[in-house]
Amino acid sequence: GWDGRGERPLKRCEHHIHIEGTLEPKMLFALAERHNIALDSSMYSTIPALEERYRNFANLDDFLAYFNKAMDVLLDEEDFAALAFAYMQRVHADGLVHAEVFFDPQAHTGRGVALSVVVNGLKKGLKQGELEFGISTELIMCFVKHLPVESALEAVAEMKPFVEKGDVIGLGADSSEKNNPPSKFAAVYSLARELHFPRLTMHSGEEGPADWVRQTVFDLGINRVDHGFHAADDEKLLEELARRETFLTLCPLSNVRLQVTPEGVHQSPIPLLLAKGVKFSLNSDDPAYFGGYILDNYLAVHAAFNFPKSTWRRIAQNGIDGSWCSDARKAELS
Ligand code: ES4
Ligand code: ZN
Repeated sequence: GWDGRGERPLKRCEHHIHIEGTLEPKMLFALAERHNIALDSSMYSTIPALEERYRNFANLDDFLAYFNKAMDVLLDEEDFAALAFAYMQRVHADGLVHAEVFFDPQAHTGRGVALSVVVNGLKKGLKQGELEFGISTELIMCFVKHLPVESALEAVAEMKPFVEKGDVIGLGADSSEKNNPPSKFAAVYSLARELHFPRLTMHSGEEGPADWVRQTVFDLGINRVDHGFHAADDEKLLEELARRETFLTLCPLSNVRLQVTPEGVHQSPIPLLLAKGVKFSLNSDDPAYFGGYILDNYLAVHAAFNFPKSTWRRIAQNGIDGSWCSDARKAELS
């Protein structure tokens, strides 16, 4: 059947993309050389060996060890700009029209890189992409769940001027989910609300249970959930998510690589979410690590479920409607 390409192709929006997760092995090795950084040889030998390692992540934390190490090569504004622009260039070919891009400020400031270098560099690369390719973009900071709540509070406070300027539109939370229930971070979201962060989201239910998605939505009052995969284990919760129009940002290929759906995308609850009327988008998460950018994710879902054209149109339109862009931009995309 129709796969979203060809005649009147789907306009795809991406809401779950970690910019550090677009750092391709090739760029990683090139930046290491440019900055004279000696890569840890137990992790990094050759590009093909690294790509092979990326095909064998045992779980989220196994992946995060590589994800957090690779960023050591991102040092100056130019690096962040180049990273963001390379992503824009790559997804332009995929029919992407709007991107909401995550970054982990603590992962950079913790290595001594100034926050302004990170945000200004990313903004520069995204702007250049907007101009050249007509893709609209927003930046969302994520605090990392593996560091103390105190560190997240500092990261949120430090972002205030960039939020006021409109450079960063929201707060998310990512990294290790194990032993980190959403309720642990209530104060971080309270602070973001006090500081008028316009948008709030959180990684939840990727490895954690449905009950943690429940906590995210009901207790923390967050109406977008990144992954939210395990919400599908709880039918009552799905009905509530549909009623509240909670938006899930699903990442099909990520789920395969991180052993959430070890046998393949066909294990994803996407058909159940459609049946229950839960809104979602399809996303690449960390495309340099998980074997595909946005179009690859769409095509993998199509290969698994062979949805009719009407379903694909609905998925794409839900992605536009669920975007954090202006109504004028939504109208342009619809
Ligand atoms: C992530 Cl797949 C995933 N899950 C949680 N945190 C992340 N950071 C980057 N990718
Ligand atoms: Zn993610």
